[in-house]
Amino acid sequence: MKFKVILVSLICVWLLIFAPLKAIAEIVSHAPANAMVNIVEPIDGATVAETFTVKFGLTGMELAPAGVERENTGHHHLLIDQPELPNLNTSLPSTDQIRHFGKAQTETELTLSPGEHTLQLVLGNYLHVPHDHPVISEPITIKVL
Ligand SMILES: [Cu+2]
Repeated sequence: MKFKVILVSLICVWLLIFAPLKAIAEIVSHAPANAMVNIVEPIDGATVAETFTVKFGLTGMELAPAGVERENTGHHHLLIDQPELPNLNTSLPSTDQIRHFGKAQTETELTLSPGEHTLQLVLGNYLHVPHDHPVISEPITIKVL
């Protein structure tokens, strides 16, 4: 009888803890340790017009559109004025400050209000989830005229 209770408890623990962990592991893709993203343009400290082009760089991996599950790939996410990184263990939300480039775009045109802004890139997999070795650029600060 006691054995049965222990067994049921163990199964419950497994279902509550390990099954969700496994589910999380399944949505996270692997990224090589040397994978890197960077903002090619504008450069850190640049002064730009209200509407300007942002060019994304990626090395050590390739781009793939959202929804396409392929090894060592992902798509860019541009964080605008985000002092803290979003939760990297789940799908990145899609907001005005977290822009998705799910068609595997390598650049975009942005219009920002005059003043200082920060930009940062995060690569996400086919489900918009950052990789197990998160591929994140250094943030840059720009001045919009
Ligand atoms: Cu995305």
